[in-house]
Amino acid sequence: MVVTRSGKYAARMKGQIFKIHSDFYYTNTPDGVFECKIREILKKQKEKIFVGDFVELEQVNFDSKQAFISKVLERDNYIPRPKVANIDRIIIVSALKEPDIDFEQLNRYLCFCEYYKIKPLLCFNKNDLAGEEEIISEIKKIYTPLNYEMIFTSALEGNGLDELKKFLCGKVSVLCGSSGVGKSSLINALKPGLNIKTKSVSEKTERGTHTTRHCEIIELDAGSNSKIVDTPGFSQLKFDFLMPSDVTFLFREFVKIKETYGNCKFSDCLHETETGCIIKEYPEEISKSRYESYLKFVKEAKEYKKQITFGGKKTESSSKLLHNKTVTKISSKKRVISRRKNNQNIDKDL
Ligand SMILES: Nc1nc2c(ncn2[C@@H]2O[C@H](COP(=O)(O)OP(=O)(O)OP(=O)(O)O)[C@@H](O)[C@H]2O)c(=O)[nH]1
Ligand SMILES: [Mg+2]
Ligand SMILES: [Zn+2]
Repeated sequence: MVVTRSGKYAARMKGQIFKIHSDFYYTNTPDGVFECKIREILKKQKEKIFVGDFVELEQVNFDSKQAFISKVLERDNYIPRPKVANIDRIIIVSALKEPDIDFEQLNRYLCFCEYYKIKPLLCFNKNDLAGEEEIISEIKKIYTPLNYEMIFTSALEGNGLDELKKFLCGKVSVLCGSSGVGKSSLINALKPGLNIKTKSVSEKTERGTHTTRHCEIIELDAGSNSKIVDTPGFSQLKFDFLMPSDVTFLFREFVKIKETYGNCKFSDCLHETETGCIIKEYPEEISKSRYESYLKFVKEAKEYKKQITFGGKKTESSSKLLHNKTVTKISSKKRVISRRKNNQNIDKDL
């Protein structure tokens, strides 16, 4: 029992947020699910709260299942888009057909996993559709040498679901992938009776409209302790948060070429058209679609660098360790509010 800032008695407990809806944070605790609001002080501190966060709760009314979140506990890791914390794995779902596989999008997700150091699993769904053999061999040719784990599934016919379950066991896995690839269908197939809303690709009125709109942690079955997060895809995922030269470290084959054969002639080489580029000397070690994705991501990072350099944006920079190299991360966030200003705001509010 604790006394809150307003002098009331409250029971304090810990829990994990599994869904955020409007201003409500749904939290799992040993005493069941609580519908929570966040304490004003956390709002004032601009504390970002993610699905998957472990939090401290204060229950003021002991007859209700409502509480206030008073503290966010330290995260193991997190991804900012969509906002999910404490993740073991990102499952990148693509459809072999309907919609056609989008290698650029797939590489985007993979690079995102590399950046946030979260283990990916490539899941190629809809393998019940006819004529998928050709595309499967193309996929294997590209991704097997890169040592990414992959599975082929059908939410419709149940192919590969046992294998998928093994990857999920005892872990928190986040499903991501373009709209219509079958993320929600896979969860429905893994947990019959759940009936998450799904929609056929042709029913979607607008390209990119997601049937799933929120992130939610779903417990598959208590026995295996597998949790899965359905997401509306990672919307507008762009490489607009790092420097162009850092994109290299997100591509395993580029890192391998440099480790095996040495460095490019120029230390700031972006492996585009520069002379003495070691990456360009070994084209057989990089697939065409991967290199095209690389060029695209570098272009986005360049745009961002330009904005930072000439746009007069106030930025904060920080460092992050990628493949044992320190890379500079530049965020577009404005400078955080000073502590004095923050206290003044709280005083004003009180
Ligand atoms: N043939 C076939 N169709 C599938 C399979 N999995 C899903 N579908 C169909 O694909 C369509 C889209 O599936 P959803 O599960 O809504 O896709 P989603 O990835 O959750 O889409 P968003 O929520 O919009 O991001 C539905 O009509 C499903 O019936 C599969 O393995 N095989
Ligand atoms: Mg969905
Ligand atoms: Zn180079």
